[in-house]
Amino acid sequence: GREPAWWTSAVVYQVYPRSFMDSDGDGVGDLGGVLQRLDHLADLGVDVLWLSPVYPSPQADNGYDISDYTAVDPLFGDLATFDRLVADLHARGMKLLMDLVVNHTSDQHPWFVESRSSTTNPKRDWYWWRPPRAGMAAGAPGAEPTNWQSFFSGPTWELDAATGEYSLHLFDRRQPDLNWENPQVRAAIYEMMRWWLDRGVDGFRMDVINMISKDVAPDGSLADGPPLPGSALGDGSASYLCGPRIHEFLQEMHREVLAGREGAFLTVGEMPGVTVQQARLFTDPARAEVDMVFQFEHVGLDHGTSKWDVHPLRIRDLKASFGRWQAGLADVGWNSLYWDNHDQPRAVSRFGDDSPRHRRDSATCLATLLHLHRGTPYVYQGEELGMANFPFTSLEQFRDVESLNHHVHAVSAGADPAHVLTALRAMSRDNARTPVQWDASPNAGFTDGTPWIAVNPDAAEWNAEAQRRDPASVLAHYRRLIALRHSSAVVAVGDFTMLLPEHEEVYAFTRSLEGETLLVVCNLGRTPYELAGLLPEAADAELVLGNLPDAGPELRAWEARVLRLP
Ligand code: TEU
Repeated sequence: GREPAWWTSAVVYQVYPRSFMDSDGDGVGDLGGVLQRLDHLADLGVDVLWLSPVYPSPQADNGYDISDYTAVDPLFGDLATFDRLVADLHARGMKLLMDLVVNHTSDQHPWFVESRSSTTNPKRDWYWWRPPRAGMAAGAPGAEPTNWQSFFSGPTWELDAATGEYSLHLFDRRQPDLNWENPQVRAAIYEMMRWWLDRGVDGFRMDVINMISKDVAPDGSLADGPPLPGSALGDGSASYLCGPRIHEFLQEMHREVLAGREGAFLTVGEMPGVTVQQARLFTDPARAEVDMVFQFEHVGLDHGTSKWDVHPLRIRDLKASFGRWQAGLADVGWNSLYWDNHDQPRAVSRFGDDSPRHRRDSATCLATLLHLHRGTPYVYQGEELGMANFPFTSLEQFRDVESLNHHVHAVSAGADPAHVLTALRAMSRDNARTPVQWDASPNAGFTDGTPWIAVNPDAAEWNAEAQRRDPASVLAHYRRLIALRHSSAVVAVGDFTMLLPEHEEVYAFTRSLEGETLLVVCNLGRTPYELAGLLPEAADAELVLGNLPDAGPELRAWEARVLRLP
């Protein structure tokens, strides 16, 4: 077959700029700070930098609410600095992935300001405007056009009193959804994407891109969803996840924007709720839609009725989920591999064990497990340092609109504020958004000013400077994992086979390619296991990479080994 695409052996590093490095002392990270820290990325050995949004934005959702698609917000710098970043990355042989947020804009984007101004404005149909539900007065409870619940709590419809109509927002009310049914909207987005590619960016991470096609009837109506437990609202996801025209839109986007640039770029679709079967269609190269997708099954395994109803992860469920995705995309398509990003709590706290005794070992164990799977691994800023969740003690410490909206809605619905705070402490996105911990100086070397969100108090011990020259550090282990992927075709494209599917704590699998077989065995708990008893073939295998010193007959707590079978 064809030569595997370059990104099948690449590792992507995600920078959430506001928390990465502040170069002008305003307490918010910026592009100048990213430039200052590129040596860290080069030292790690990553190939691609995925940059979360730096476009002009009112920051209602930390930049995922864009008010100008072809500029840089002064908070982060300017286009000249952006161009320097592109040039510097390219000079280092690295690529830049831009975050593309086109399911919705900010409510302060000129497009929306015009669209809202009158029912006859030429841009009225660039968004989803609907009258109140039949027979109900605008503003009356339940008069929203559908019963859908927003990802950020409350209804997905915002009333504009001037026209008496509602606009749709799957996320915050300040993030109105664009109407992709309108070819003018699509053309404007494609033009903007070409503008960034012409500026030298190497691809896009497409925010909730599987939500751009809504299941709308010919008369323009949208259907209610099934009621959500304990809520007057419903689950509208059947109407907006992977809607009827999603493949048509992505193929059109590929034709209009990416064709002719084959091989030089990377596209990854963020797709909440996407299934393996759908992902096979999205990532089949013959269909020219996207190269890979972010799926959400594994980061939903510890959710009860919602992400705030936290249950412990069962390793067997994780094996079943990852195993299904590895098998489902083995012969066509491609996986993205991640534990952490700016929306998820820190994996070492969530899936590992961030106690002093086990924090380093569990962080490197989880990293080994993930990076030895088939797919493109994503490293989220600070994950390579073993950064953990923040010890939140009060609501004032939170910044994230999702968390703050949840607290308001849950408490006003009668929830005990202490219980809500416990859930926020475990699952808030702010856990991933505290400043990267560079050294033991004030504010962990992130800023000379007052950080926009508190620095984790453990920064004095857990920081890049303390790990850079320590071969036993989390950072050193990530460096070795990334080097292994670059040097080993079996790691990049070898076949995956799950082992021990029923074991409650040990996660094991093989990767094989042209006669070479690696056995990966990870103890995701504190109980030691006799290795030969678990996997006899491991006994006389050669150790390729381990996360603990010496490799005896016992697989110790949070120990991971990569073995080459004879
Ligand atoms: O997130 C998509 C998404 O599904 C979020 O609702 C996320 O899964 C959830 O917050 C986890 O609890 C993308 C961006 O990554 C996120 O930062 C934005 O807030 C969101 O879209 C809207 O742009």
